[in-house]
Amino acid sequence: MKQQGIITLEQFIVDQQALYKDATGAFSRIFRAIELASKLVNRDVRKAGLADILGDFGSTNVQGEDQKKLDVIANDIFIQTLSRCGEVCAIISEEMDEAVFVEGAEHAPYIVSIDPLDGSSNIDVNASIGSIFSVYRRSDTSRKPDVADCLQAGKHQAAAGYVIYGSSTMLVYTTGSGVNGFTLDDGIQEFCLSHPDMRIPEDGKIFSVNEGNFQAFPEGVQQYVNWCKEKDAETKRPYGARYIGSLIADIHRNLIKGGIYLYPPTAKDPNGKLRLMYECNTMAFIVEQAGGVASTGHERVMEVLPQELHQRVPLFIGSRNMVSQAVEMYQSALRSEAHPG
Ligand code: AHM
Ligand code: MG
Repeated sequence: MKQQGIITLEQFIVDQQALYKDATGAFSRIFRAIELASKLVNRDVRKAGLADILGDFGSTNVQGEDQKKLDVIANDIFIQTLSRCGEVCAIISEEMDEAVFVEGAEHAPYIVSIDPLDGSSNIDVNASIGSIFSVYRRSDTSRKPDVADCLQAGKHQAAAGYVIYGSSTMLVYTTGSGVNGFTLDDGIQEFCLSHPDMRIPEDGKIFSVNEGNFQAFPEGVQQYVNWCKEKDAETKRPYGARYIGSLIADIHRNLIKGGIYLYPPTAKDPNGKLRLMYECNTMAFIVEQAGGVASTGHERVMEVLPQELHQRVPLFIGSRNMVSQAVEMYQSALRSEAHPG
């Protein structure tokens, strides 16, 4: 009888690498760094209520948002572990204005973008938060890296993943051949394969959007949200509204159950709120690899060529049919506005 047993993240990555004859082990070293960082952040998140690490740090990040202590701690942990792994020449972080170029690793082959602790407004209220990461290859390792090397479209991601610190801690990632999820076994402190080959249902019954901003949404998004709430037996509407306000938690749930997550443009913020390089692209790669769709409302998220590190884009992401319909309604309203009558 074939014994499956527990498959740890480390074993899984080694097995995957064995499938590629040119694999150098660089990837495993990056993943080991990310895994270690996640476990360290997890430890701090789990004791957040006990230790003196809640609340504001007293500084603001590049987007003018208050930084929480845990944001700062998580950022330091990821920067340190990634810098030390020897395979990463540059790191982009939500918490840092400029890219970090790793000393002594000028010729290392990878660039990593991170949101070390996303959904930080949820820290103080014990709701799910997470870490997000994307890994990019450098085209030319013969020279020192610069910002232009970092500004790659999402379609060039070599890997993307997130860690959700929820009722359990999970790491979910893709390298472009499907999506796999690993749950942290607290006893042995190992991420163990728990959700192999994750697939997002083509349809769902959940919509996730901050409806407090409804009046500021474009006409077509308002129409879609209203449509989700209409009663219709055939399409099993109204859909359920679920919004944690933590991107990873909202998308993780929709990935498993089917659903759509929207962060649309508004008149005040025409590019929405979420950042391309370490929120939208990462989640887009994962959701696409699971069979879903991620759009800015105009194009595939992963086609957007970033102009700056902290660029924002609107996000329509989730189950294929739901996103297609939301984008279609958004586009159709834009066409009507452009050509009234
Ligand atoms: P953050 O990176 O500052 O935590 O902001 C990102 C978060 C996402 O996790 C979440 O989906 C979104 O902001 C919620 O925004 P809002 O409170 O405007 O609905
Ligand atoms: Mg964030």
